[in-house]
Formats: sequence, C-alpha cells, structure tokens
Amino acid sequence: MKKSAILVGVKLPSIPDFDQSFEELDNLALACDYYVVKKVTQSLSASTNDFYIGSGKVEEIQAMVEETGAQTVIFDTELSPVHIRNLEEALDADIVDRTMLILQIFETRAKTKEAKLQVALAKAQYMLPRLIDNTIRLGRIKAGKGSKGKGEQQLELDKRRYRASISRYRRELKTIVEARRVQRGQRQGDNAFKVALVGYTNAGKSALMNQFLTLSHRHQKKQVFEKDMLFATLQTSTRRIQLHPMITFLATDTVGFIRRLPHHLIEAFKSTLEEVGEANLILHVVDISDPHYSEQIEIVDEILKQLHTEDIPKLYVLNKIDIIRKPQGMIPFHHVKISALKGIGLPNLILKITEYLMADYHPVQLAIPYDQSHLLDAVKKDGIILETEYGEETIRVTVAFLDQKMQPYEAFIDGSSLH
Ligand SMILES: Nc1nc2c(ncn2[C@@H]2O[C@H](COP(=O)(O)OP(=O)(O)OP(=O)(O)O)[C@@H](O)[C@H]2O)c(=O)[nH]1
Ligand SMILES: [Mg+2]
Repeated sequence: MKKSAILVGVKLPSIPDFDQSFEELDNLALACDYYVVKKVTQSLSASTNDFYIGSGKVEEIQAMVEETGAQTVIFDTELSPVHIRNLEEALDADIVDRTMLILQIFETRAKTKEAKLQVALAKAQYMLPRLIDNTIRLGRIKAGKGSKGKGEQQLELDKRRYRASISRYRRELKTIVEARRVQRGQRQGDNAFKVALVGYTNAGKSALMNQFLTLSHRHQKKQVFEKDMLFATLQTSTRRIQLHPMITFLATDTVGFIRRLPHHLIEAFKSTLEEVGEANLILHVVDISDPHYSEQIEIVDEILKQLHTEDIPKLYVLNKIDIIRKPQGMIPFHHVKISALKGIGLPNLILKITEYLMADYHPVQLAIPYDQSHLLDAVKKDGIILETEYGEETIRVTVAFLDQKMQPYEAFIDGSSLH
C-alpha cells in the first residue's frame, strides 16, 4: 500500500538548482511508492541547528501532518542525526531525507545478489554515524530511571554490529567482483571493442541498448528493462552486438546518475561501474527534451571524472529528438542526435561508433604460406579480416589488428604493409 508523504524543500543560497532538485524529489518519492499529499518550501539564508527549517515552519508542517494523516515527511537534503531526531519528535512522523529516499528506491529495486549487497553496504555506511543519535535518545529516556550507561553500551554493540556487517558486505562483494572479472575476461577475449552507455537517469540508455539488440545479427537478443521511471536500471548488463560481420562490440547498459547522488552509493556501485572505466568508447546519453539537460550533462560528466574515465573517448548521444524541435541550451561538440524510441538517427550513430572502433585498429598485410594456413583461424579471432587473396605461394590477408594483438603475426607481415 502506498504511504502518504509531505515533501519539504529548503531554498538555501548553497543550492542554486533548488527548483530542479525539488521537482526531482517528487519523482523520487513516486519511484519509491509514496503518495505525495503536500509540498512545502522555505527560503532561508542558512539551515537552523535544531530543525534544519525554522520553528514556525515546523508548526505549519505539524498541522499538515495532523490534517492529512501523512506518515512520512521527506526532506530534499541530507539531514544530520540531530535534525532527524528533533523533527521526528516534533512532527510525530517518519523523517526521510533525500539520501535515504534514494537508498530506499535502490533497496526495493535491487534484484541480484550483487545489487543487494551494494545497497546494503551503502545503507550501513549511511546509518553508522547516525546510530549515535538513536542512543542519545535511548539514553535520555532511560536516564530518569537511573540506567544511563545502558544506552551507551547499546550504542557500542550496535556500532560493532554495523562495522562487522560493512566488512562482511565488502568481502562478499569482492568475491563476486573477482568472479565477474574472470568471467568478463573469458567472455570477451581481449580484443572486443567495448561501448559503455552512461547518462542521467531516464535519459534512454536502456532504450538505446534495446535498439542495438534489435539491429544486432546475433541470436542473443534478450532485451533489457526500460521504463519511464527513475532508476529503472540498477544492474549493469553487457550484450554482444553484431551489426556487420566486421562490426562487433560489447555494449554495457549502466545505472543512471542523478544530482546529489549519495556518495556512499557511488562508492558501493563503483564495482558495477568498473566496466565504464574499461570501455573503448563512452556514449553519454542525454535526454535533450529535458529543459535541464545542460546541468544533467555536467552532473554526469562530474561523476565520470570521479570514475577516472577522462582518457576514454566520449560521444554525446542527444536522445528523444522526436519530442523536441530545438534544444534549449548548449550542444556538446562531439554529438549525434537520435531517438532511441523511434529509431531515428541510428545509422549515423553506428557510423560514428565504427569510426571510433576502427581508429584503434591498424591494417596490415600478411603473407601466410600454405603450409601454415592453420594460422588463418587465429588471425580471424584476433583481428578483423578486410580481404583475403589466395596467391601462388602464400595467402595474402589484409587484416586490422589492435596493437596488442599484432605481435604473433609480425613475422608474416608483408613488405608492402599498409602502415
Ligand atoms: N519520446 C521518447 N522517449 C524515449 C526515447 N528514448 C527513451 N524514451 C523513454 O524514456 C523512458 C526512459 O527510458 P530508459 O531507456 O528506461 O532510460 P534509462 O536511461 O535506461 O533510465 P534508468 O535506467 O532509469 O537510468 C522510457 O519510458 C522510454 O520509452 C526517445 O527517443 N523518445
Ligand atoms: Mg536503464
């Protein structure tokens, strides 16, 4: 059953993107199955020490809680333990901040063991410093009965329990990540070209992945989940896409980003995002129909920087051109315009991907003697064969190799190499 909630936003000079952020809070609440009954905002020059908001505002919200019967009050900020405690007592409702809300969404959506562990780790890290507060409260209640020390003991126990859980989650995640790395190595061979789809949540990354799958010549075409909601994708999925005998790449669909993504979540999801760091090309998918797309680009680029991906070529894929006539902002230099939903602009995008893909390959001509023709199979596996010519004494193969794949064939490079 949906829980009713009141949304609270505080306009502070330190939050210039307040309007967008608050609008997004609405969608986040929706994604978390809350039913929003009221929205309240307040402009302040600084947050207050006791309630974050002014005490007059607290009374106003308290009246709203009584009037609407809302069980939860959601704040568009990260609250301190003291704020949460005071607000809970004053409003007699559950207090949820933006970070907790995002964590709750991830928690309900996490399906795989890895995703569940990542969310549990992020949540435990978020909760650990907040435990102090619960015990202060416990201590205060019990103080009257002369058992003040009990709260502190309980705090120590709880902290220890959380720390133990954090280590355990980290250990288990490490095992899964190692296993995935090995699997990835086996699955891909070293020379598969890797394309990572990244972008703001709801930009259309999964829709684009599904278009690639539809166009792919391979039998494995299992579609990924795409939906009009925030954080539809939580788990990275990689599929081999073959658009032409010569054009094969591995596409990876990833979790979406959002402004003020809790840093514990970025940390916890770094292992899933590892594949972005290993990509040969990043497709930064942008919802160009969103009035705030320019800021969304900045937010995603900032997170990409944290993932140390500066050296990887990046192409901006401006999506949803079917519902916009003219973009209302700056257009990044390296871009293509598409509609993943309607399939508009895909040939041009594929051409661009091919250009990047081929840029890393160097064509050479090999002359393979007939008594070593078994090498052809290996060449096919290691490179992209462009032409084969059966001569009198040798098989002349024009093949494009990645540098690291060239070495075993150097002895066969023909004098008239195309270098
Ligand atoms: N009009 C229009 N809608 C699109 C287009 N591409 C995707 N969508 C819709 O946008 C919504 C989000 O698409 P997804 O592909 O799930 O977005 P995502 O980037 O994977 O989102 P997360 O996984 O939540 O981060 C879906 O309802 C899509 O059908 C497009 O080109 N035009
Ligand atoms: Mg998705």
